[in-house]
Amino acid sequence: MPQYFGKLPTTDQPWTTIGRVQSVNKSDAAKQPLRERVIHLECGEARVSISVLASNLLRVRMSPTGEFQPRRPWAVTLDDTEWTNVPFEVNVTDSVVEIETEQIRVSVQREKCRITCFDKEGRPFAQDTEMAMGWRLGAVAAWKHIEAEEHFYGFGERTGLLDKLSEVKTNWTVDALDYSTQTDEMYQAIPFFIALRPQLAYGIFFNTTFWSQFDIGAEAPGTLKMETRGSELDYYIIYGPEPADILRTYTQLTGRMALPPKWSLGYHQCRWSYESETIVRELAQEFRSRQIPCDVIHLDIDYMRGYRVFTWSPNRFSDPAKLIGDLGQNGFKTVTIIDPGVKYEPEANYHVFDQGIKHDYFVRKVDGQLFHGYVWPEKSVFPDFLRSDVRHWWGDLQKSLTDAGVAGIWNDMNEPAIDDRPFGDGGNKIWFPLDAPQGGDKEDKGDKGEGSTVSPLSTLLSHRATHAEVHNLYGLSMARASAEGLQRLRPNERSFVLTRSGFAGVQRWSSVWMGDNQSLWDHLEMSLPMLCNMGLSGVAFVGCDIGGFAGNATAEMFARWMQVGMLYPFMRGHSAMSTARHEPWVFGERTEKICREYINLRYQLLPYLYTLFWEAATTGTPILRPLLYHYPNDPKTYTLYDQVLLGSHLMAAPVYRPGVEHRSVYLPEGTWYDWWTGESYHGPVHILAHAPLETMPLYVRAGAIIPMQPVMQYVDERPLNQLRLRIWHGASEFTLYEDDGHTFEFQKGAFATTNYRVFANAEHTILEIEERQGEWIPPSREVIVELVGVGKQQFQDDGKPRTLKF
Ligand code: MIG
Repeated sequence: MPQYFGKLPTTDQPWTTIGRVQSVNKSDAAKQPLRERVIHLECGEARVSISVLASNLLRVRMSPTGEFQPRRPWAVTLDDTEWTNVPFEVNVTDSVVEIETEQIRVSVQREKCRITCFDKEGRPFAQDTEMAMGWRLGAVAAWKHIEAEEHFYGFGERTGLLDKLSEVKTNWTVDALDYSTQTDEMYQAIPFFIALRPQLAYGIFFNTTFWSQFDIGAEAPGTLKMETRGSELDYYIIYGPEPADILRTYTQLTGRMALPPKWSLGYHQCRWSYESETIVRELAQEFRSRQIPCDVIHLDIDYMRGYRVFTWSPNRFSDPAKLIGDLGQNGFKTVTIIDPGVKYEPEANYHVFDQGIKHDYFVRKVDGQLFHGYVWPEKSVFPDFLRSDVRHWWGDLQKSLTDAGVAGIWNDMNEPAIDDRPFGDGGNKIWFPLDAPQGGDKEDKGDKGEGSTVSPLSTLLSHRATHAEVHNLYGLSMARASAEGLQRLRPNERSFVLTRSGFAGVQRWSSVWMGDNQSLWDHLEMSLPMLCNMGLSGVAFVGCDIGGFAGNATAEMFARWMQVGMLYPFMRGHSAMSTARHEPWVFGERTEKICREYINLRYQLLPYLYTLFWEAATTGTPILRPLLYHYPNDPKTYTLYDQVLLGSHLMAAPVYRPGVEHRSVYLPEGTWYDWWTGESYHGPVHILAHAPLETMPLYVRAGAIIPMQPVMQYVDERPLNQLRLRIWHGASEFTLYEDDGHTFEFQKGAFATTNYRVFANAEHTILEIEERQGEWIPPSREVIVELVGVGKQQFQDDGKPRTLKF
């Protein structure tokens, strides 16, 4: 019988694969069409269940022992019972069990219990191989066919290029410290992928928090293997046919991002560390006097007193409230870093340690002793964020920060990253012992809740886990504690949380940055596929450190990186201790000018960008997208990793190599315009773009409607008294979303949407503006409509419908 072994492979013994389906819902004999949402298949000792949750969503579970675990309190998925019932049919014969929904047909061969899904055209997908499902000591696995022409995306945070065919991807959160271009395990673990071929895409969410791994045809070409060290197999199949459909359903399953405050879409400046009040004030002053827009300053670990979380260094930051207040006057928000490691410091009046000990909030080993490791504050202990009482406590500790005016929280080191020896002493990275008990507080009721008939002891046991089961959830749970705490502390302000580690569903609570990259051209190049795959994994608010964290960028690299950084949904410049400084002005005038121009462009595009964030929050669609997202039937986009779409209308083809002033650009089907020159091209075509250092090639789709605003030094500098719509000849639609940018009033109707439609008839290009919807009234403003290459018209915005002809 399998056990919770956690990370380490335990055996090489052969897999036992599942056998014949002997009965279906135990009432097989009657051969009646089944109506229940769950179809149970008995296969000897083992049991398989298939649940129909939506017409494009199935959940498959297999237990070698026939016993399924109850729902865990920390499950990241929507409970099965929360899906509305959809119509489907089940037909059972001697050789197959067939399930048919409005979108797909699933056939389970009884001989070996092999599942194959078909779309309505009869194309197979998510098809089991001969092995189908199996187990051995400490692990279970499933094997699926890789169809001809299939390519693979998602997998959360990954190095390398876009398509992961023939690679191995492990899901186990680690401190990936200065990663190389071929690192496997990363800070984030998101066991989800999308398989794409022309006309058909599907996704699989492997619902296991244990160590797990995808082998995408590396060991056996043509076979995708998914393995977990958990005790049962549990995965969701999501049918497309397009990536956008998959993401909509996947984010319904694991949750969507909350609409962030608008200021968090601005430029963020960080360094490890701006280590005194004076340095921070000077930094802010530089941005304003040089007229480089910036909204946020991040304070790294040196603001604390000896790295004690929730304290301030009395020497370096003697009056944080005054500093943050003054920065606020100047339009800057302040974000502070918070790590999970709490300095082990008995009898020193350190409130965080004292409270944690008093209430028993820290992780203990199986023998009951406190677990400790070494991090920045030296000997440290670690809160068990799997417990809701611990999350609540931690979230409330942030009050000292929000009281001082801190606007957002940055969670680092939460894989968790721990050393076994005094920090910086060449220690080894360790994690909590795999058998350390976690979770299990009184408030975590799981499925059963109040009044359940389950005995208290078994309730407690089903709500406790070993570290092996919840290792991957530590960062997510910490970010959740931060976000929920900020929400309680400031009920009507949207929060900004940034986390390094996370798991599937992390988007519900936090934005994510890709950790410690390096100032290497390779890492600049890799940032695009990395962020695109995060977006395809449901996490839209993502970014990489602009300029590279470790090492020193050159002026040229920094300029190119800022151009690319303008496209990152989360746009932050950062650099490590003992590297050269990386602010936009340190590389000389030419670089400074380029940085200013591209940050300006970011701010001009804010109305467009904010709308993309709203789309991500409501539909789960990525903000930064690989071309395959909009051209899933064009195989030329399948491995195209160095061009990206920001929304559906704007495409960038950045330069990410030194000395390069030309690059080839693929323009898919349709008409495209050069953003800078207005020149048009007819795709599909490859062109050679001229891209001197000042230019990042940018293109727009015919019919594009891009709403823009005047440059501001920070998002809320002044009311938007001018909205500029740039439109290009062609046909398409765009809905602009607006609200106050920082409260939750939009949830009560205080938002505005305006639908624009551009098309052409024989003589004119026409822009139709529909009546503005929603209760939010934008400030009084002029709208300038520019048909690029043709002319301009302007009018005072009264929210009324109108038609403009060019
Ligand atoms: O051991 O807080 O990825 O962004 O500047 C390094 C110091 C700890 C790692 C983060 C980085 C941050 C740094 N941290």
